[in-house]
Amino acid sequence: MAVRHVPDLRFVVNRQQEINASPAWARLHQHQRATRHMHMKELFEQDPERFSRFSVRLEGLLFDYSKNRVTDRTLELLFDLAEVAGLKDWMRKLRDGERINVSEGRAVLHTALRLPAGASCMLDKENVVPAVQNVLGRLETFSNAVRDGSWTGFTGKRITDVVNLGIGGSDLGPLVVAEALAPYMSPDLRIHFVSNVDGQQIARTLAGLNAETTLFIVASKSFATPETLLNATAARRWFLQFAAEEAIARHFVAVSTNEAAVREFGIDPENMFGFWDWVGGRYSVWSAIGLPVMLGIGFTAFREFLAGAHQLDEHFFSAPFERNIPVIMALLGVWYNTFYRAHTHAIMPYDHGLRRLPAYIQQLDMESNGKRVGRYGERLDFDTGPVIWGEEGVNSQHAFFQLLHQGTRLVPCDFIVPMNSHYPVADQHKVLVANCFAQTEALMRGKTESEVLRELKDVAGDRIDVLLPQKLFPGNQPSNTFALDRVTPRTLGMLMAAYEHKVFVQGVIWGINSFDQWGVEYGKQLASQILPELSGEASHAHDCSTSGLIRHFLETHHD
Ligand code: G6Q
Repeated sequence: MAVRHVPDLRFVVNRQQEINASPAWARLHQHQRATRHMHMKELFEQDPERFSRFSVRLEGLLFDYSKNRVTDRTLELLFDLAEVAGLKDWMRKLRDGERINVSEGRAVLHTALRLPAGASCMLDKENVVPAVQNVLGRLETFSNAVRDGSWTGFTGKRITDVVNLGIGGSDLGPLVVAEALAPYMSPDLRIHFVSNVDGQQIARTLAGLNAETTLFIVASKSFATPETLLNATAARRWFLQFAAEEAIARHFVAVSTNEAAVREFGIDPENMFGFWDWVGGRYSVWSAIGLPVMLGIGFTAFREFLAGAHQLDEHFFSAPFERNIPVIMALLGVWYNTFYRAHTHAIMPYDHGLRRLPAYIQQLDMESNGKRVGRYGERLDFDTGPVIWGEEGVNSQHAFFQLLHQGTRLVPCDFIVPMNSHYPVADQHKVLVANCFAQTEALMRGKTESEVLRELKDVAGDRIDVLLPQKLFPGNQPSNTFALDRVTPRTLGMLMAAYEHKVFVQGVIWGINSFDQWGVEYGKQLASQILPELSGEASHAHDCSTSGLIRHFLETHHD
């Protein structure tokens, strides 16, 4: 029987107010006002050791945060704030499975998914690790069988194509990992992802497939998400044009926490891989939701991915704040968001395989911390989660970097770059890395008037007046750089876990429950009301814009 911790709300609300009314918070505001004109270029000139002092190395990963608008004092104040927020205690609660997702009364234990077999993590007096390992064991058997050809389709042919049908957390994680780890993918198995309810995605995917050799994974924690169920129904309809009902068992598997709904959909629970309510959708790639990745890269490599994340968990739970990568990432973000009021944060992977990582971190961060009330419903009167955006490096230099260099906004950036490529093409990797490093340098140092004047020495005087301001770069744009030795299952696991913990730490500082997502529910409710109106079967009162759009659809749509 689950023991629910009922917090004393008066106490906890006051506790949060204590954080943003604390001397630590006020000191950070004062410090920001006092140092906001400080230029990072000068900080580097004053301290040749800045890189070694402001970077952290773990095996396979270097995190350089020296190009930030911070001094030792700034960091000291930020660490004080973390203390005031009770971060150490919250980290313990996360690790120990307390029900920190208070609005849903759930523990948050994605870290337990990557614990080694034999470890222990107690939830309501029960060790969850054996159950996790049990499902992993079944996934290992299943993924090996598909990969070695012993699991065949209904005509005895091996599986050549896997289609993951899921959305949000049941799509983005495995999609991003499968792309990033493309060099580890089996050439004999193509992995496809269908998430959108827009029929073109499933139609275009199915168009190139053979039912005899295709395996569908219906991935849905709730097994109640209309987009996924519609796509799964479309896939089943397509499949049954070529095969009999009995063949479904060899071609449809489910990943879900909802066995009854899986059964009702017509998938044998024998072919279902479960997970638990203490795994949030956007934190679920480490669970059975990672099945497409397991099939693609093999179970041993997937274990490496889990081991990388676990290595980062150990670092997070044990390193002092001053050497703790996620804690530093988070506090720097708080510094810019809350105290500088920077509204966005850009993620730039200089690795083609990681090009979808910004989208993954966008969901992770914005769905977790895009909140205006605190954990206990209290109104927050400061800025919280930033808008996360980004694109793969180099390409984005030729697109939006103009604004980063010479626009009016402060945009903290993360640069992510592997030191070694899986695809050596002449010297191209060095060109990629040079571009990445150059951008961080240019954003930090800028270009001064005397430097521009030197460049314009042959230009006529009246032209100089026009050109000089346009060729100036103010610099002082902060960035972190993650240098991975190579993108491997292990380093990718480390990187993704680091972002998860960053988001958690920021949630703690801002007093947010980072693990619910009420904001996405409302649109779903309204969509289900509007749907019958688009067939003329109902009519609800709306604003005149929404009613006008519905009328326009009815006038112009032809079934
Ligand atoms: C993630 C969100 C959300 C969720 C999708 C899919 O944290 O809760 O993105 O993953 O809505 O939900 P199901 O897995 O239940 O279909």
